[in-house]
Parts: sequence; C-alpha cells; structure tokens
Amino acid sequence: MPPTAPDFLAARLQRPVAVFGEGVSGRGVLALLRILGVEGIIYDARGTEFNAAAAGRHDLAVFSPGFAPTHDWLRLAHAQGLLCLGELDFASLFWRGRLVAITGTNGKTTLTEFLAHALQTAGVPAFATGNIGRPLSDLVADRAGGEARDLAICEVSSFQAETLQHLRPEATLWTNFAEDHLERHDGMAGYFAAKWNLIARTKAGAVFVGPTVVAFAREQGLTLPASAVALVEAAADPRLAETVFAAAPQWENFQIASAWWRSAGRDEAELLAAARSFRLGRHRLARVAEIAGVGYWNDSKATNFHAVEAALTRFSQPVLLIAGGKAKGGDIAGFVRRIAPRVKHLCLIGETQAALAAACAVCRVAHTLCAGLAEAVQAAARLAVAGDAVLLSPGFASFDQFRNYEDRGEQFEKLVGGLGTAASLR
Ligand code: UMA
Repeated sequence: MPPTAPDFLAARLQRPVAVFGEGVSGRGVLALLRILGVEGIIYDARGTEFNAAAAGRHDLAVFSPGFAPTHDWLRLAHAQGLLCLGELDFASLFWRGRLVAITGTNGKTTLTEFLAHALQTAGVPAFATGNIGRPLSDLVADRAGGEARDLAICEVSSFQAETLQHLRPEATLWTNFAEDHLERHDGMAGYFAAKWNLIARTKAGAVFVGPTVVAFAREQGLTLPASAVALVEAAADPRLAETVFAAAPQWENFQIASAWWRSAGRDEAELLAAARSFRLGRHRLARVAEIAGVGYWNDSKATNFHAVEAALTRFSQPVLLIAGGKAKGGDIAGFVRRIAPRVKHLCLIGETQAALAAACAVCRVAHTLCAGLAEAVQAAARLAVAGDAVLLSPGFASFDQFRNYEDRGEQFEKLVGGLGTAASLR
C-alpha cells in the first residue's frame, strides 16, 4: 500500500508539485510523487525556469539540496504562498520505517555505508540513503513507504540539514567538524548551525558526537542535550588494525558508531566483525596502480581540506599531490601551509589553481599549473621517482571540470591506466 500524506500536506498535493532541480534528488521526488499518484513538474536552471506564472500553478515546491535557501525561486515560491520543503524533509513524511542520521565533515559516507553493512549482516533491513547518492525519496518510492522495521541510515549534508522542518531522526551521529562549504553557509558558525539543526531535531537527545563537534559547540555557546554521548579524544584501537577504521578520522568514527551500536543494546563484537568484512567504496583513497615503483592513489572523494589532510597522514613516502577544483570558500593559504611539509610537489588543476599556486609560492612548495587532469597525471608521472606516491586528493568540488567526483576519479584511473606498463592492482 502506498504511503499517505499527512493532513497538512494532503491539500497541497491536489495540484502538480513544483520540483526544483533535475538531479538525483529531483528524480527521486518524481518517483515518490508517482507512487502517490501526484504529478510533478521539474524546474531547473538548465531547463525550464520557475517564474511568477509557474508559481501560480502549484501549492508545494520540493527542492534539491543544491538550492540555497536564499535562492530566488524559493523566495518567489514563499512569496506566492507555496509550501517549500527540501527533498529529504519531504520524503521523510512518507517513510514508515526508522531513520538514523549520519553527518560530519569527513568519513560520513563511509560510516553510512558501514552501518548499513553491519546492520544487514546482523539481519536488520537497513538501507544506506541520503547525501550518499541515493535520495530518501528514491528509497521511499522503491519500498512504497517501507515497513516499521526498516532502518534508513541516512547521510545528511549541511545543505540538507539547514532547512529541515519535519524529519525527526531517532539518533544522530555527528562525526567531526572542519572547514567546508563556506561558499554556501555564513562562515563556520553558519555551517555549524546548519548541522546543529539535526541535533535539535533528534528524538530524545539521542546524539553521538566527536571531539571537534563538542569543541565547536562550546565555542558557539551551544549546549548538547544532557543525554548526548560525546567521544573524548582516544588512541587508535588495535582491534581495528587492517580495517578501514585503522586510520584517522575513521577510527574515531568507528568509536562513535560503536557508542550508538551499544546504546541500541547490540554486541560490539558484531560491529568489530562487520568492520573486518567491510570494504571502502570507490574513489576513497584507493591504490589503483603501481608503475615503475610509483604508487597511484585515487582519493577523488576528498572534496574538502580536512579530507586531503587526513589522506596525507597515511603516507610516509614522498607525495606528488594532484589538487584543485571548484572553489567552496575557505582559507586556501592556511590549507597549503598545513599540507606543505607533507607534499613533494603539487600539480594544480581547476578553478582554484591560481589561488593554490599563489599560496604554494608563499610556502615555497614546488608546484606545476596544469591545463587539466590529463596534464596533471603526466606531470606527476614525469616528476615521480620509484618509492613516491602520486595522489589525486583534490580538496575541492569537481563540478568545474567533471560531472561529479566519481567522474573525476574514473578519468584519473583511465589516465593512469594509459601511462604505459600499468600493473593494475584491481
Ligand atoms: N540546480 C539549479 N539551480 C541551483 C542549483 C541546482 O537549477 O541553484 C539544478 C542543476 O542544474 C542540476 C540539479 O539542480 O540539474 C542538481 O541538483 P543538485 O546539485 O542539488 O544535486 P542532486 O543531483 O539532486 O544531488 C543532491 C546532492 N547534491 C548537492 O548537495 C549539491 C548530492 O550530494 C546527493 O548525493 C544527492 O542530492 C542525493 O541526496 C553531492 C554533494 O556534493 C554528492 N554533496 C555535498 C557534500 O557531500 O559535500 C553537500
């Protein structure tokens, strides 16, 4: 049986729904509307524009997370009396199952996949969803609203969190907090506030947070719920050796997951066993080839500074780093200063290459400006000697030159494959 709309929404579904953004979220919303028997009309800057005449045809607008709350179309829709809901919020109104939210600047996708894996291994019908790439609306449509015992492990980005009005997670795991998305939020405080909305919306204060979250909350004068479980800094866990969680920040993320797991009355041994059988998704610090003694690593998923810094801690050998991409705000000079001691050479690509080059000059880091990824791979291969590592860990979004980070990672692997006598490791 398809799910039914709550009363306040039912009246707004009598006319076609305006769907902002023809990306994966927009398509998920269309799929959900389809099972509800409601028509959806897509508006996208690359297609049909939303204007006053269009606004007159709708009572509800559902928007993808790429739309900032200040977007002209949302202002217009509000002004014309439409109810505006983010995709995740909208989908949550039709989900009959349980939902746990996962957020954080880094490692949240891995944690989302891992918890879904661990729960499935334990026999729970769990589904990884949200910012991970499968919108909740798509899951809700697929499972016709789901069943009470279904558990959505939902990765929530700051873009999604900031406009939530209805979603009420049964628990929230917030792993870490570091600079990101300053192009969208009003400084670090604004970025934090967007995610804090999740904490505020979590049932019975069931929140599990890492040390950087605790520290920033304190700085902002925000008080975590009394029942919150706050992880204090601790040493790496030898039981996690040889697993994805052996290195920072993942080992810390595991501890947060473990605190939640135990609070749900589950045995930690089950979670440790799941960690041993868990493999990382693609484009996350994976060694993709070794050519003439040089290791080639694809970490295209690293779209912020914190992720690049975490990746670099994994290398003891000299690193030729391919970095740059679409700007997201943030202190580029500070970023280069922090990574300078860990890189042998920077091959710079994308929209931010000039700013990165200027910072490299200040820090005296050897660097090369490259016209694109192909040139960067060639340059890095030329400069590398046996024992070095060539690492694609861009530190920025991919959308200036690629469809998404997967596309960037795939192109990298192809280019590496074309370097000649590639001994592929996969
Ligand atoms: N669009 C406009 N005007 C705008 C913004 C977007 O017309 O002002 C249109 C674009 O032309 C495009 C469509 O909207 O056709 C794309 O929408 P979108 O960029 O919002 O992306 P979706 O494809 O719906 O994907 C979104 C998330 N994207 C963003 O938050 C930017 C995906 O996260 C997420 O996986 C997906 O929903 C499912 O929930 C991506 C991401 O980069 C991976 N997230 C950031 C991160 O992880 O750091 C937050």
